[in-house]
Amino acid sequence: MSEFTWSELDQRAVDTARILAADAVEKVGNGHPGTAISLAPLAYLLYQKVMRHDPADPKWLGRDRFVLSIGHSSLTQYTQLYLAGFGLELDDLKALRTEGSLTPGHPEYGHTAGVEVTTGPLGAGIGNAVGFAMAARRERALLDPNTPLDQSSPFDRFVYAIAGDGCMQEGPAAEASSLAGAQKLGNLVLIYDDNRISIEGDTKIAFTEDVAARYAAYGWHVQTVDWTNGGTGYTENVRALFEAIEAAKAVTDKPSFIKLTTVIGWPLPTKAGHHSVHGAKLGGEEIAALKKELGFDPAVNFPDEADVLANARNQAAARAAAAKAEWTPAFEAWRAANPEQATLHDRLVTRAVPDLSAVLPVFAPGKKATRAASGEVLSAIAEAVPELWGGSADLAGSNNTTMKGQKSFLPPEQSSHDFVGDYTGRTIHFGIREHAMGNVLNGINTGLTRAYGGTFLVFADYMRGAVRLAALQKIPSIFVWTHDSVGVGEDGPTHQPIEHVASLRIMPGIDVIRPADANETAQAWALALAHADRPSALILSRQDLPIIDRDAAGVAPATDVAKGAYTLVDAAGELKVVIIATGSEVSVALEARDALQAEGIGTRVVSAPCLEWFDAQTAEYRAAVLPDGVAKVSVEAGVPSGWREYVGQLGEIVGIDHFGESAAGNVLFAKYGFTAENVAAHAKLALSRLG
Ligand SMILES: Cc1ncc(C[n+]2csc(CCOP(=O)(O)OP(=O)(O)O)c2C)c(N)n1
Repeated sequence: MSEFTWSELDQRAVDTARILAADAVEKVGNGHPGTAISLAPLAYLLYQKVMRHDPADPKWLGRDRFVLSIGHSSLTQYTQLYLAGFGLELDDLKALRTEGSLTPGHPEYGHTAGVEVTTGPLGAGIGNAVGFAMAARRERALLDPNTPLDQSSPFDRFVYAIAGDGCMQEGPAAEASSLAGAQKLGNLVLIYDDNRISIEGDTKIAFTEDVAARYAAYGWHVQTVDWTNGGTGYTENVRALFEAIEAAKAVTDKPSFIKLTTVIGWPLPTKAGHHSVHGAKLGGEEIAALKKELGFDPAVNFPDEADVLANARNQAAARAAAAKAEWTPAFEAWRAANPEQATLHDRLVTRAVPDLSAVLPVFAPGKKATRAASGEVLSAIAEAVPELWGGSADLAGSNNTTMKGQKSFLPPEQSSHDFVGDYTGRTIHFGIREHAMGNVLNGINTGLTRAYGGTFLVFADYMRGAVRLAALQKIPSIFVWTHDSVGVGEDGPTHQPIEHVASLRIMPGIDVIRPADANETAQAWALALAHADRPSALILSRQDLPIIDRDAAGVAPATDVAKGAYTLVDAAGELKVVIIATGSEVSVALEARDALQAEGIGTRVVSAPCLEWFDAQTAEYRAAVLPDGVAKVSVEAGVPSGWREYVGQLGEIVGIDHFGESAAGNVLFAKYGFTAENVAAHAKLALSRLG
């Protein structure tokens, strides 16, 4: 156990952080001062006494990870990033929540050095932290396989997360915490700020369970530290908290939960404990009184005491130097002893994926569901992309997310009759927890490895918050969503996505890829992996689809998927009609083309697996694929939204603007108009408008 020290300068730094939080919110006129004030000792303790990190090298591989799941309390983190010297200065705190500042309302990944993940949607951070902790185990297993588990590795690290009452009430946090228990993530320490105040005041109006007991039931190691002494008086017992954290670190076979009971805004003279301090400025009088109480000059805003700052920054730098003095030789020794893994590591750091063209399967003409093709692709590329891992929210057999022959990622004793695993495994069992799966994936995909997660497309809604966070942060999570239309069939409207593809397309920053056949699916995987700067969605069919014969005369190669939309088969004779289709509807479009060509109507079929990629092509390319002056018809088994843009005012949209029903998929396809005859009829209608 490392020794606890707490000097007067440490205490002064904590009090400085409180005042900076109060002053920063007061200056901009809005923000969340309360929790930043009461949690300043916890945050300072983590940043200055507990966590391994280097403010001068915020991306240092050997660092611990920190997640502020209560993102609204961003000042809890910003004040520590300032004190420790991560690059934030007093002017940045003064610019809190203003345009272009490094101190936005909620911490933003990729924007402020030291912020490991964007938080704000409550509870999501817990999933990110679980992802960080899982990633640490897998990165170690992948890169340092020869060090026995009871010995330390340069890839070991701890993950610390701070949560509040809001996070503890949110479902995704419960999902992720339950998973962490099953995963026995001994490298995860979650500290719950039990202040029992949220925006509507006392949480007892909606939140009464014993949270610590719940975490114990999840299989976590649970401790409590009560700074309110059972409500009898407040003592900020930082040593007790430090000792609890040290005890948590010593438990390596369970994640650790520390319930820290606090009073929001303590030690504000009149407002501590009141919900008004959660998200509003405090007022000059209260802040002056706080400063007085803490021994600061009430007339001075943004106190700038050189000795306090120097002490904090020197302490952080000295701790970093000591940590690196230990870590760097260990890392170099690992590198020397593991040349193959070192080469892999050096590639993973660049996020480059090897050229997969030699290993991607080529599917001969026939029939195959794109979900099945996806599974075959995963198995085929597994060896070439060892950083890739993933799984499903209990639908692996349906989503085809398991790479053949790969073990499960599990504590060995959690192996089942069906799935055997350890921490070298590459198959993740997320359980039936879609939202947590998304947040876990986002945590993993900020690191060295790449992870995917699958469920039915209709349940993308259950995880949409996490998908949005991936897009917002440019994290390359890969979402595998199968059963992509009414083609699902008998399970009925609850399981038949209608609006989902369109609703995902309107989200900025994510590539929505709906391949037409097995070979487009192979290309889709290669491209999703190559795009390491954004998330991707693979939208796959449950039902078999014809595999387009790419060797037939006039059929474009599947590599054209990279263009987003491309002429799959051009018109014979003069071009009169363009049918643009995605996924399972491309084969319907090809049949409609046959019918139209038979009538002498020159028809082109455009396969459009990814409209985001198509939109990124030059205007000339787009106009060449979808020229003016010809009839255009779109065909997609989902809501018509979005297609007007591609077919124009005179074009036709074949879609579904109502929910589905329980019946065989092919019956519904016919009933809802996804037939060659109906598409051809719409083509003629569009053509007739051109006169
Ligand atoms: C998913 C989600 N729902 C709602 C909010 C809005 N919100 C922000 S803070 C907050 C209350 C949080 O209470 P608590 O976690 O106790 O934080 P504290 O009051 O202690 O700062 C709410 C409802 C949010 N940020 N995320």
